Order: sequence, then structure tokens, then C-alpha cells
Amino acid sequence: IMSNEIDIRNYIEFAKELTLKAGEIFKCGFEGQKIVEAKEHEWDLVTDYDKKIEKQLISGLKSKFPDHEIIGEEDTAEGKKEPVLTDKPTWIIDPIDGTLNFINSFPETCISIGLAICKELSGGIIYNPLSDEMYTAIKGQGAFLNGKPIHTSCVTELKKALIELEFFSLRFSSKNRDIILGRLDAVLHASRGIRHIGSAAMALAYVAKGALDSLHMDHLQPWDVAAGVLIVREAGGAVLDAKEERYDFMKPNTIAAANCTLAMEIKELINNTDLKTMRKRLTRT
Ligand code: 2AM
Ligand code: CA
Ligand code: CA
Ligand code: CA
Repeated sequence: IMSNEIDIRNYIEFAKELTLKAGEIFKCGFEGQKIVEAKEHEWDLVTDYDKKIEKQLISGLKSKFPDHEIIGEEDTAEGKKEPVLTDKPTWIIDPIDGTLNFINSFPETCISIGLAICKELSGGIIYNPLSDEMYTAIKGQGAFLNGKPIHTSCVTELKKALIELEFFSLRFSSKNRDIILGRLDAVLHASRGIRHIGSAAMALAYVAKGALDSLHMDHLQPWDVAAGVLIVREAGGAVLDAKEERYDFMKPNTIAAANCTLAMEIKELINNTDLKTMRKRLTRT
């Protein structure tokens, strides 16, 4: 299936309108009462608004584009299915990124929608309804914040960088605590400072506009990064896999940075630090 530039433009224009409407529900939930439930683990929270917003986005996209595929966080969780990517235009939806922030009324949270065509990221929308900031990108056409072009920062040195670390993977396995603490220590000392805002998509948007110089986050899901990765790249930034040669947004271990120089520096630091931690582990046992 080939989609031309005009098609993609129309897809994204429609999705932007849909996202703006979903933003109204988002704001109601942020300010009002919500039902909070745990998914498979007590720390994995979801609200009635995550579900409501995702349903509205899916039904809107389905009725306009019946032959498109959709991968949504809550839909995937409900069906207990592995998300698979085909060559068809596929919308990758995170109805609320930063659910814990949303629950706590901490305003770093957003709706994130990526569009992949022939398995390549082709469009992205990140919308924070609270600040009314909409970040968008179409492949090859730059990145925008509320319609104005954005660019990553010019920082190429780690020691001048403000870096986001999402160490949520700590919760996955306590055996990796020393890895995470090692990284925290190393990045804190090598950089100007660390942030942890609790929304992967917002963090990517901030790298794209130069508010953050870089970020590292592993073990996330496609919907956390699909839109943001394209927005960072289109803003002039670099996205690398933390371990592998090739970046795969379906299995994202993400390093995003203002430029390639900074991204490589962080990749090296993270990997050297992990090696040191593992060597220490061996000498302890
Ligand atoms: P979410 O709010 O959509 O779940 C927080 O560090 C970042 O990690 C958020 O982008 C969050 O997305 C993501 N994340 C993914 N799974 C998570 C989980 N089970 N608990 C907390 N954050 C999670
Ligand atoms: Ca979630
Ligand atoms: Ca998410
Ligand atoms: Ca979510």
C-alpha cells in the first residue's frame, strides 16, 4: 500500500482535529473525579479516562479510515494481545501518557498518536490539553509546536546537557536496581542535571523543542514513543537504541538527543556504566 504525501497530510489533519476534541474529555478528567484501577500490577494504573479517550480516538479513526490498523495501549491490554505491525497505515495510540501524573493532577501528561506506514513512522501528534500545546510532525516536513517550527538544542557536550531519565523499569525487576542507580549516579555527575517528569511522550516533545537536551528510557512500549521519535527526528534530533545497532520503535530502548554527537556520548556512558555495575555484581557473588 503506497500512501502519498497528500494522503499523509490528510490523515494527520484529521487526527489533529480528533485529538483536539479528545483533549476536552482529557481536561474534564484532569480537573474532576476519576475512577482509578490497577491493571496486572498494583503499580500499573489506569483510569476511566484512559479508556474513554482511547475509545473515542479509535472510533473516530475507524469510521474515517476503515482500512487502517490501530494499536492502542488500553485496547492491547484488554485483549491481552501482542501488538503487530503490518505494512498498512497503523495508528499507534497512547490516550494518556503519564497516567500517574494525570491521577495526581501533575500537568506533565498528554495524548500521543503516531502513524506508521509500511512499518515506517510517517506522522506524529503529541497534545497536552492543559497547556494547549500540540506538537506535530510529518516525515520529511519538519516538526512543529502549535504550527510553528521547532528545533532541538545545540548542546553537543554531556557536561552542558539537561537530561531526562525515565527509570520506570526499576519496577520491573528489583535485580536491576543497581543498574538504574549506577546510571543515575553516572549521568548526574556527567551532566548539568537530571529530570524525570513521568511522561515519555512529553519528554520526547521537550527534546524536540530544545527544553531538554537528551533523554534515556528503556523497556517502554510502542505507544510511548511512536509520535515522539518522529517529532524529535523532524526537529533535527537523533534517536538511537540504547543497546542495539538499529532503533526499533516497536521494542523501544530509547536514547534521543539534540544531535548525534550527544546521543553517542550518552549511549557510551550508559553502556560503560552498565558494564561496571555488572562487573561489581560478579565480584560480590
Ligand atoms: P503511561 O502513563 O502511558 O503508562 C513513566 O515513567 C513513563 O513510563 C510514562 O510514559 C508511562 O506511560 C510509561 N509507562 C509504561 N508502563 C508503565 C507502568 N506500568 N507504570 C508507569 N509508567 C509506565
Ligand atoms: Ca499505562
Ligand atoms: Ca505511555
Ligand atoms: Ca497511557
